[in-house]
Formats: sequence, structure tokens, C-alpha cells
Amino acid sequence: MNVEKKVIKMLKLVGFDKFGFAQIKYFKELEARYFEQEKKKFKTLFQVGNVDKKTFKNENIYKSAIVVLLPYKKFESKLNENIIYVSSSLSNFDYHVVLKNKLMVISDYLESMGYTAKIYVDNNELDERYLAYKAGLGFYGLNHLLINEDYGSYFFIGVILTNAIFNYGNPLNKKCAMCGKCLESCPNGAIKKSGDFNGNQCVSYITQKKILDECEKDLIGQCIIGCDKCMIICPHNNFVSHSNTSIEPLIDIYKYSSLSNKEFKRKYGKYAFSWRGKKIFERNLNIYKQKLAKKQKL
Ligand code: B12
Repeated sequence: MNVEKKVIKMLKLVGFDKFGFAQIKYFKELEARYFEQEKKKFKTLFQVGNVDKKTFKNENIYKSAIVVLLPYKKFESKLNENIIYVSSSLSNFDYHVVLKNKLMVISDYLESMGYTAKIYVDNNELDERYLAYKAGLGFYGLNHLLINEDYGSYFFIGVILTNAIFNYGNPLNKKCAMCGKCLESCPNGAIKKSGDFNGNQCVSYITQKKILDECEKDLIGQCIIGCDKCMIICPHNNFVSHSNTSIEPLIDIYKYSSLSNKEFKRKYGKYAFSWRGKKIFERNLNIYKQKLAKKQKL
């Protein structure tokens, strides 16, 4: 069995239904897009790594990216306003841990055959969406999320860079419907008609930022960490199933009392939303609480 067949067998064994292979080479088209993004000052503090790293300009170790998708469910709250919640993407067990554990099996396997293998999940210098796009796993939405035909945009991406060589996928011949619903639903104008996306205006970013100005505080709502508005409204997600599995992180703001760092970690540490820590969680909760109190007084 060749390496590709062996890797595919392992990927299926650890439970991945959607995966693909992208060739690592100098991604010139991506470079132009990043220069444009930097010029427009749309870059957030969460974006790490320089353009040369993202575009593999001087790459000489890795030949391929193995890209996997991990689906999750839609959580659309119809709860009373005393309850706060977090984005669907952050309300389940931490996907960084889930993906890394599964990918470790594959990287160990590659290394046992003498190949190099390095795992990447989320906060790193790669442009994971672009690698998934190149592997043929999805197309870009106007909201900049990658959309897969079966998962919609409700999935996380994990990557292994390796020097093994595979048969590579191709970008899909499919496009976003461009209905503009995501643009209309965006609370702060992050999604632009031009196809640009200003991460600094994205409410998901604002909920996770350390320091907020008064205008940004105004944007904190009932979903206190992350934002799903441009996903919930997207017609490419109409078929994605709902979940009420995020029961535990739903919190009654009048029953919640401040936790110590240790208690917060013990109670919520396994959920993805806890990565920004107790301070930001409680800050946002208090902003929303004050807003609600004001509204209820009127
Ligand atoms: C920084 C970051 C953020 C920032 C900034 C996002 C942004 N768009 O700028 C903030 C905090 C706002 C954020 C929010 C979210 N994020 Co985030 N984020 C990241 C991270 C760590 C880096 C992304 C980055 O550098 N963005 C910079 C911008 C410029 O990238 P971009 O918008 O994709 O556009 C670039 C290219 O992809 C390309 N491009 C864009 N459009 C097109 C079109 C074509 C045709 C081509 C060829 C190329 C192309 O050009 C652009 C360069 O200028 C990645 C993980 C990773 N390492 O990749 C996760 C990641 C992108 N995030 C993810 C998720 C789940 C989210 C949220 C849904 C979470 C939430 N519910 O709150 C939101 C969605 C916001 C949105 N609409 O994009 C997933 C995306 C999964 C998916 N299906 O697309 C990722 C991949 C994490 C993961 N491993 O699963 N995120």
C-alpha cells in the first residue's frame, strides 16, 4: 500500500469523513490578497505569522498539507434575555484538543514511516481556510467563511504539514450565492460588498479583545463570546442540523456569581470559549447585564 492509501485508511479510522491534500508551493495569489488586507488595515491582533509564512514563499521542508474538517452543529438561541450564551463554535468541547488528538495518530503514523509531520489547529501562522480551499474541501463565502457542500460553514479545520507526497485536490468549481444576507446581518459592517472582510470590525473579535472602547462595548450582546450571525443567516447552512448540546455554558446572568480563576477553569476549562479566560467572560457578561438593566428600567 502506498503512503496515500495508508493515510486515507488512518484518517477514516480516526473518524474523519472530509479530508483532502493540498500541494505546498509558493501561493502567489494569496500573497496579493494579504498585501491588500494589510494596506487596508483589516488585520487583527489574532492573526499571527508573516505573509511569507502564510504563502510558503521560502518553504523547503514540507511538500503537502493534509487538511481535515471537523463538523459541529448550529446553535440558535431563542432563550429569554436573562440568559447569556456563547457562539456555536465555542460551546462544545474544545475543538483544538479534539482535532489535535485525532491528528496525532496520523502524524505519529507518518513519522513511523520516516516522514516529517507537524500538526496545526487554529492559532498559528497558516491560512487554514486557504489550504482547505486548495485541497478542494470548500468554497469561500462573502462572509469569508469556507463552505463545504455537506457541512455548510459549520466545521473546524485541522492541518498536518508533511514531506510525504499525495494526489492533490483542486479548488471546487462552486461559488457563494452572493445573496448578501451575511452582509446585512453583520452587526458592525465587517463584511464588505467588495468582498473584503475587516476582522477589526467583526463582533466575534470584539467579544474576545482585551480592551474595548465605548462603541465596542455597545456591540456586546446576549452571545457574549464569538458571533454566529453571518453563519445563521447563510442559505448555504440551511440544512445544517441544530443542537442543544451547549446546555452547560448557558448561564442565567442573575444567578452567576464571580468565580476564581481556578473555579472558572475547573467548570468551563473543557469548553472552547474558555480560552480567553474568566476576565473577558465576566467583563462581557457585566456589560450585557448593565445594558439589560438599563433597557428594563425604560
Ligand atoms: C484570526 C482568526 C479570526 C479573527 C479574524 C478573522 C478574519 N476573517 O480575518 C476573528 C476573531 C474575527 C475570527 C472570527 C471567526 N473565526 Co476565526 N480564525 C482566525 C485564524 C486564527 C486566522 C485567520 C486569519 O488569519 N485571517 C486573516 C484573514 C485575512 O483571512 P481570510 O478572511 O480567510 O482571507 C484571506 C484568505 O483566506 C484569502 N481569501 C479570502 N477570500 C478568498 C476568496 C478566494 C477565491 C481565494 C482564492 C482566497 C480568499 O485571502 C485573504 C487574505 O487577504 C484562523 C485559523 C488559521 N490559522 O487560519 C481561524 C478560523 C478562520 N476561524 C474560524 C472560525 C470558526 C471563526 C468564527 C466562525 C468563530 C465565531 N463564531 O465567532 C468567526 C468567523 C468570522 C468570519 N466571518 O470570518 C475557522 C473557520 C472555519 C470555516 N468554516 O471557515 C478557522 C479556520 C479556525 C479553525 N481551525 O477551524 N477568526
